[in-house]
Amino acid sequence: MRFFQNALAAAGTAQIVKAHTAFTNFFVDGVDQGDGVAVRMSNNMGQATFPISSVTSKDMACGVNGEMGVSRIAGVKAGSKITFEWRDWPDGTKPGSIDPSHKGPCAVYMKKVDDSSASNNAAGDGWFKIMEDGYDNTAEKWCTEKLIPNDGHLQATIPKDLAPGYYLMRPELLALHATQATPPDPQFYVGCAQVFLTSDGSATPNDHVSIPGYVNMQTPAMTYNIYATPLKLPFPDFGPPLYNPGSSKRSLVARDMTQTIGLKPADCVMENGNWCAVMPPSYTDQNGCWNSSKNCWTQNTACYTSAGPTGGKNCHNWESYCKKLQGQCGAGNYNGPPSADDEMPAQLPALSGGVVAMTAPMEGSVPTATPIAASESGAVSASTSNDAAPAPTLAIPVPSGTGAVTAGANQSSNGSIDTCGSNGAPKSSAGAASPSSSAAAGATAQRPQIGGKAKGDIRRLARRGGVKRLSAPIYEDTRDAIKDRLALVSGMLLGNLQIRSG
Ligand SMILES: [Cu+2]
Repeated sequence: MRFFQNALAAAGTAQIVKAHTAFTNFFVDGVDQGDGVAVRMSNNMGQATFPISSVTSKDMACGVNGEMGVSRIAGVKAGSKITFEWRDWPDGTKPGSIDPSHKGPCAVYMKKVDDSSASNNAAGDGWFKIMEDGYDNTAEKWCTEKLIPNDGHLQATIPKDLAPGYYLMRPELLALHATQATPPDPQFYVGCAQVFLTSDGSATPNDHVSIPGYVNMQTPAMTYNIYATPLKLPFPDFGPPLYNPGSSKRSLVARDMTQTIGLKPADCVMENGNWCAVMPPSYTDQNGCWNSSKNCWTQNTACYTSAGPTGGKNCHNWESYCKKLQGQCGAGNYNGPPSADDEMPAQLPALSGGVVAMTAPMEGSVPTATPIAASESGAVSASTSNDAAPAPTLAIPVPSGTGAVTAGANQSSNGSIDTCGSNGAPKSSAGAASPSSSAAAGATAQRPQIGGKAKGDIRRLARRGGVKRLSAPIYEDTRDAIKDRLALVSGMLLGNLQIRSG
């Protein structure tokens, strides 16, 4: 009994561990962007790993100081895998990502903005969800627990159909260890990555929420009891439904956007967070040497001043360089500046080891092995989770003439077509074209299936829907919509086939 009381007391106390966790850096397709680079995080050194003080606070969007943009913006592509690193110690001086007591779900949100480096664009509407991971029934582990053996690496895949442009990406952890305290204390850990997305998609997700606003203390998840045996499952999901690529309305936007803001300066020779060093001016006399030295030290001061919780490792390196330069002036060597090669930091290692990626949608009720005759939402979920896995779907050979194919085809002609949007034109085309894409294509002509849809075909479809005239860009957009629809349908088919055969 005594032990039980102690355990309860410990569980109810938020301060079991001093260090909680912070999102410190991210990898784009395995390449580390650098500590704090293009990351909005708290500049309160002592509390950078603390949870957000209130679930309705403005800080819920991008964390403390989350409304302050930083100068750098990382380039990403549609389909890129973005891996967010969480650390107990933001400067990485000690290992660890999050305390095992901090059990709960993870998610990744995105929001389209005019300029990711601008301030005051985080809090408010426009946030959609691209990744979530709750409780893993099989492993009997929460997402946060899985982060620990994976170096705190939480991975999300950028939906392929998103419109290009500037976005904020927001990894979110919710630790539920203190929800049974009085008052309940659900602990959110969030931060934001500033990115520019290159994409030939044009989608704008329909399901989006305001942050703050998407949760309050009445939201069931905020008081969910992780100590209950058995756990009450499924975990009550919160926030918008997971974005389902191909499901959103299409908007006509410029496709050939290029990043103009937040690029790494061409003359940047060393960086620390969002600070960049440029070579001090060259010189050939004593005056020039001391001026150059002064320039070096001024940059060094700026480095330390801007260094956030992730530390000033490269400020130290730059400091060594400034000492070398200054030493040359002192020694009467007025030809410079010297090379900074010896002070350059080692290249950051590529992402290695495992990551926590989406295994299944958070609604625990949808089994991973969706039966063929599952409801359409089940089928969509299955294909969504396959999208996020390391590409198993495409490797599946289509069995020829088996029951699975027939069942799959039936599924596509019932369930999947119903999931199509309100636009009748792409719907019927996708339905007609999908069987031919799944092997029984013998009789179909050689003409490319989608790109070759002639203007006449598209006009005929549109007329059926009562449209009289079409403006020029509609044709290409319709072809895109059909293509996306087909990709979704064939993804669902493959998902079902995979479940059947495995
Ligand atoms: Cu904590």
